[in-house]
Amino acid sequence: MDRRGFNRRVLLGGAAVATSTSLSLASEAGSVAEAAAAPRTAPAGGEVRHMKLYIEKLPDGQMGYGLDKGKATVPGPLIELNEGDTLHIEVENTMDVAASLHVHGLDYEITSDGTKLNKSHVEPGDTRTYTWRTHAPGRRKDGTWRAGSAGYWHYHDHVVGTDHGTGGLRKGLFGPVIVRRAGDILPDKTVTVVFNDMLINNKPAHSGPNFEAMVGDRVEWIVITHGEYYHTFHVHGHRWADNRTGLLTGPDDPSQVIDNKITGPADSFGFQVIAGEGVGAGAWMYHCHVQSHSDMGMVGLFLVKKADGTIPGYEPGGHEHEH
Ligand SMILES: [Cu+2]
Repeated sequence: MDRRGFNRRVLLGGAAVATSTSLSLASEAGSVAEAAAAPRTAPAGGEVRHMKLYIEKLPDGQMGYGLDKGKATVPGPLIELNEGDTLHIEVENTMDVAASLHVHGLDYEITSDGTKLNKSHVEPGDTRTYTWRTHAPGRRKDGTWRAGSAGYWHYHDHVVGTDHGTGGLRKGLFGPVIVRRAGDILPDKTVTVVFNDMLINNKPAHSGPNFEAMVGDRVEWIVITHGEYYHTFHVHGHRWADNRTGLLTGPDDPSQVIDNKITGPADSFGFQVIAGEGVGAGAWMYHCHVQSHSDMGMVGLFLVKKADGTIPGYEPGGHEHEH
């Protein structure tokens, strides 16, 4: 991806040199083209894809999903699909307890439910393939409208500890899923926030996670909640539309624009912001806005850098000593 971007810049540079007889015109046209470049959008789906996912115990006692053996993370890897795609996931359970993969929002047959009830879990050392399907919206034969699969979703274990995966969820067996509709605007980067009981992404209280971006980056957030409590997700200096994409479609889009959203166990939502838009670079806090929760450390930073890489007024680690 990076390499393609680099090559494109090289090609553009070459083109500018080639038209050096009208250099000022070419560079002016180049800058206009750059400023007006439309964001990339999601293609139509329909692909059949395969991936491998490992369920592992981590050295610190947590549990995670990972794309490579020995590299599981909390949260697990972001899985992105386009409406119409089918994904076959071969799950290998390297742990000494049974575990599973259960997804929200997508289409799956009962054999891919990821529960002991339906014998769709993975015994220790075993491998099982789960199949997720997605579909575009459309009209049913009876004339009613069927929603598409597009949305900000998530997957998690449903087996460790209890028949509801309560132990697996506590220890980190969860991750984000994004299904895009053809034409959805693609972000420059995606960050995942999981409120899990009183922690964010199972990190110790008051330790983030922090996310970095440059001013102007289109940053997509996916926010997931697990555990026992409700939370309110708030980010400083940025706001979003309370709808499927978190983006307004135009001047008449009636979606409410918000900067704070209540979220309870197994909820998920997402949105995109332009980092620092109208407000500039800075160490922008994001946190749970239930006061006792933020005081107990449900807080991280959206570190938006200037083009020179600096963040005005920010000393790394400094904020943790102020209160
Ligand atoms: Cu909270």
